[in-house]
Amino acid sequence: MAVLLTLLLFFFSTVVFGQTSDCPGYEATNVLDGDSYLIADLSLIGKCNTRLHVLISDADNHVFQVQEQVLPRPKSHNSTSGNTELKFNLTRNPFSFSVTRASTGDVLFDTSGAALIFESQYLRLRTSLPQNPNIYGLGEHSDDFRLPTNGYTRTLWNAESPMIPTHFNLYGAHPVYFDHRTSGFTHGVFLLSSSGMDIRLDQTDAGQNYLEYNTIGGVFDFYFLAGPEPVAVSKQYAEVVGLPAFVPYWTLGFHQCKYGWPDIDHVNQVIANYSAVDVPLETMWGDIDYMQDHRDFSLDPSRYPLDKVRAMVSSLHNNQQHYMHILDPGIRNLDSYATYKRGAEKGAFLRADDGSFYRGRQWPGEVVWPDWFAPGTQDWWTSEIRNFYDSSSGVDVDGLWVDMNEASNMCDTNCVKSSSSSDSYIQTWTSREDIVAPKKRHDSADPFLGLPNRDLFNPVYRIANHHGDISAFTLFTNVSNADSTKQYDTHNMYGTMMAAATRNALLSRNPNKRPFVLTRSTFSGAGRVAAHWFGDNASTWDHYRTAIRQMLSFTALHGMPFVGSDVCGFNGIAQEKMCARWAWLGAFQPFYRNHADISAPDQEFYRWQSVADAARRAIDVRYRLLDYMYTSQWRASVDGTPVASPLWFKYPRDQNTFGIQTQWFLGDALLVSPVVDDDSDSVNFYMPDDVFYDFWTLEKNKYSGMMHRADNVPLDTIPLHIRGGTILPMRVKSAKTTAEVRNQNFTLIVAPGRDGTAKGELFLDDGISLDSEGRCSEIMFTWDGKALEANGTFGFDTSVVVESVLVLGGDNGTREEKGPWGLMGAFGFHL
Ligand code: MIG
Repeated sequence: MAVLLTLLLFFFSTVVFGQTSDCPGYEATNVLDGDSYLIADLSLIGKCNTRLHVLISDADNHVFQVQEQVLPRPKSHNSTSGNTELKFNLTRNPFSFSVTRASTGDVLFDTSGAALIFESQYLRLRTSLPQNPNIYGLGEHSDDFRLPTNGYTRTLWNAESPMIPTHFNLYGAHPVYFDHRTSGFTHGVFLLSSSGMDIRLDQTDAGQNYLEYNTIGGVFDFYFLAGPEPVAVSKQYAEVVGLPAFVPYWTLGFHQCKYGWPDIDHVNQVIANYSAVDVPLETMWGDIDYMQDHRDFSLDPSRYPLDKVRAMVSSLHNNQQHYMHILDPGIRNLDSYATYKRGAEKGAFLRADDGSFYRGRQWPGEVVWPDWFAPGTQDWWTSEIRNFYDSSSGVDVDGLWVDMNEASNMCDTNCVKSSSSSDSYIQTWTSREDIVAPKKRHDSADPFLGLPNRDLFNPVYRIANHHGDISAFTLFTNVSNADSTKQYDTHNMYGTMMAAATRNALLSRNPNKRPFVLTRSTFSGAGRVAAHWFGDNASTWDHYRTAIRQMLSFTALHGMPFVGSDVCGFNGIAQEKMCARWAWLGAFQPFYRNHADISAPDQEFYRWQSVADAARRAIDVRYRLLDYMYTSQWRASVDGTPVASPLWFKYPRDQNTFGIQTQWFLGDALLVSPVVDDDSDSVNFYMPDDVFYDFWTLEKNKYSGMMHRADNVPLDTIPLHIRGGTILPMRVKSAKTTAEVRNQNFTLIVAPGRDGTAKGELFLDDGISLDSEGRCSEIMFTWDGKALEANGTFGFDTSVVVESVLVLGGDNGTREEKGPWGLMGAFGFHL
């Protein structure tokens, strides 16, 4: 069937945060207004960064498009035209288009290599790439950070993914890539689509590299992000999908979790054990063990009785520690289960097309799943959370963790009672058609529901989902949402919608507190509502290394600054030395949580003396740097600047950096170069052509873009450098909790760059208010070679002072200037 297509173009000026942009607007030329299309050349007048929006959709708007409710679009300046950084060039017959960078003439995107296909259930569009392209992104994956470009497929279809296998789809879908050119310029391409897809990176027979989208639905809705600096692309992407949520200060502390803690006494013992070995524990986590029969909003009355759980939580809170709980989306469908009953009354669950609730299987047994599009679902979810987590009568958690939200279903494509199952109440389902035969047809006048007569189980194009069928081990793809869209189209957004609903519930529970939600499944823009951990990795050196590249993908490319792996690994047996190194690795990643599976041995840091020692020291350093890390989380939430970034983000012309995936910059100043080889005490690491200071000795060195080697790296340290040109605020002392850290004074480390200058920033507030406007301080530090200045806004009421300033790299080494300087007004000094 031929679909009549519309091509829509919009150019955008980048909103320059905190200052007015000097883009006067656009001029439209060559306007072509056809029956089913509008084409215009739009050019930017003046100079500023741009993005270009190209939408290829069906003229009748039947084909599915991502709901605004899930991903609100940026305001469009449907504007007029001149000299734009991104130039759109159209070839009419056969249709193709290209996008070029006006300032250099570089072709950034060119679809002429293969014909566009736009069918109901298969869409294809190919762009050519340069030779040896540097392509990053298209998460979630566990593959190389710089993606392979030969015979490589990235499948986006959110899935339960034990052991986070390489070359497969994992829990999240982020159809955005960064294309970094040897010129040092980067651009980004975001395909705003929640459809299942394979993205092929390969070469033609003639050796032409290309990237090809093969989707099973949706439209081609592209956002081209001009950069040209890598970090500019990150910011431009955040403008499209939304700025990430700012995390509470305490979430930067060290977290401990384990699946399989038998009872509350055991949990108390873990807390006591941490205290006994003097390793600061900030937050305890409750996995599904706390539940009665694995049901949300329940406590096992004998193993986790309410009074004991409440006593533990208040003891944690009295010690300024925190508590988190897990929630799963699968709701046990028994009338005797009040949560289910109330949800059913509110129509909160997904329905099969015969009108009954769609059923599957999860930890509690037979379950139904919330329909996040249904009008009553948020209310139901909010009131369940407010009741169960009521601070005066329930479990007073500090945040919530949402798991299994891909959504994970223990049924494959047929949910048949297994003979070995002890769940005698599971119904025998013989075939999926019995349960969810599509009977109802939507009204064809409704927009965006998909063209009629689609096969929602077996589309003509089969994506390389590692579970096989797209309905396997998840919600059947023909299930309708309340707005009549189908899981076929919305599958990849399910987890993010659960995270968003959970955030809303926490906001309703505590309107003035910054909520904290950790989610396993993500979609583009999930950073607006949640943090993410990388799911069920393994206790292997391989996954220790994988954690670095996954972190880089999420923080730098996917707008999710608060991420981390299960420290010491989830599945399997953690080895002592690996766990000690991972304690360090995790301390220099944003989200720092030790977690393991029920079948894995206990792996709390205190289980080994060497690991406890490593962790104590790692946490000590992390906590002294906590405000530096908090400031970078704040910065990310304000303008999308990545919290952790690959080396090429700061040295975009240094080709040696393009493939580096075992080192990273944490914030602007710190270069982390951990030991990465199995059981090794040595590390080979790259130092870009610049001035760096050893973090531990403060010694200055000029580097020239070469590999270096550290041998005999003990378990009580991590190779760490301060980049010249930065100012690092550090607390003078660490403490047992992040709350106590906040009472410590600061010292500023000034690390002058090649030109002798340096700068840095510090954000201070109460660490928890949703809105601290007027009650926060945004302090800019500058060093011009002779004088230090601290300027900015000083709204945060504090008696904490800057005790001293260390100026590194002088003729006589480090020079210390003694304060104190208060933090409630501008200050400075002159040498
Ligand atoms: O099927 O809640 O990724 O972190 O410990 C396993 C139990 C279900 C998967 C999560 C993991 C969590 C576990 N969950």
